[in-house]
Amino acid sequence: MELQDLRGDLERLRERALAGVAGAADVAELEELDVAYLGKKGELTAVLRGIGRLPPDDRPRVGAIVNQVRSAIEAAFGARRAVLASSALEARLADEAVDVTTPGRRPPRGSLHPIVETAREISRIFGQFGFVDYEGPEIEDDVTNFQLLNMPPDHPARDLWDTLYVDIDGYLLRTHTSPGQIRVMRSEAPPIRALLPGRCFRYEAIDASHQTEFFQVEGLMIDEGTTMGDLRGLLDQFADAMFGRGKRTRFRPGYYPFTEPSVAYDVECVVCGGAGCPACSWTGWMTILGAGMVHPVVLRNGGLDPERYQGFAFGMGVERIANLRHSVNDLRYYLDNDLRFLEQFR
Ligand code: 2NL
Repeated sequence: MELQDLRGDLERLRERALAGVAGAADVAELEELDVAYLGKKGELTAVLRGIGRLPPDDRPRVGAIVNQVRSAIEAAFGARRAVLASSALEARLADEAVDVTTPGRRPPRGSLHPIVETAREISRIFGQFGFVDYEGPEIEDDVTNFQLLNMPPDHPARDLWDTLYVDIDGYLLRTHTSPGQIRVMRSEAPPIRALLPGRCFRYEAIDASHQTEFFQVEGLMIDEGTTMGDLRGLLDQFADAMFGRGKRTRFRPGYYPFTEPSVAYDVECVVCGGAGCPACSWTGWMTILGAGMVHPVVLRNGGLDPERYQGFAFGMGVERIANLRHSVNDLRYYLDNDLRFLEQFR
């Protein structure tokens, strides 16, 4: 091969390579060209190999030209690579741009169940009078749920609670939170001001006003010289805070085996103000809770001397209070967990 021809070939090869590099649209195309020209089986490499067949005198000059061409092509590759890389980055930056002025999306917000919210409001009000929340177990033993509360086995007062039993002998689902109060009496020393919110269970045929589970909040106060007047004063403060100030209230005689005397506590109907309406069954009054002075037998069972200490206790159904607060007329809504109901309390 003539030196002149080889020079011309190299010249054209260089022009072709430079044009190809300049036209490469992306990095992948550029890498293909790199292999085609400069790779082990590339065109320029082939020319380089051919040098060996030239007369020895020509070899240095041709070698110098090949190297020139090679560096020119390599430089072009380098420059093009830089351009493509920076335009790829710019494209990505434009594509992933964030508009920081776009208003945020609100995450869905949960809220307290109306029963929990009502129980907490009850705790908050009594908390202002020094009552402290306690908890007891939902599975109780017969002794604590009944016997220590002045109901020996076969006592007729047990019929007031239709009880759900568990298949462990001597255990049941608590029918009220009172057994938790027995535990408080046994573990704390007077003065005691305890509040016991919690789920209770009864064997009931379910309808709008009966459920097999419901929430109760019970209060217990024990000190020297505690009277029924203290109970009435405290409950009137509670009614003021929960149902609005200045409502008339009254005690009616009641019966519980663990208090003596026992009362029902009524508040003037929050709907009609006492005139009589369907909400109060035309009586003008709404029964809010049951209460009484702790029976001396129960005080003794709680480890306290009834000659020295007296106390009162009260218990209320949280669903009933929530119904009054929110004008709900069917207990089943509280356990259905239908969001159309629950979302109204946000
Ligand atoms: C109701 C009435 C009441 C009590 C609960 C109680 C607890 C002890 C001693 C004495 Cl340890 N009494 N609790 C007293 C009176 C009434 O609940 O019908 N609640 C829904």
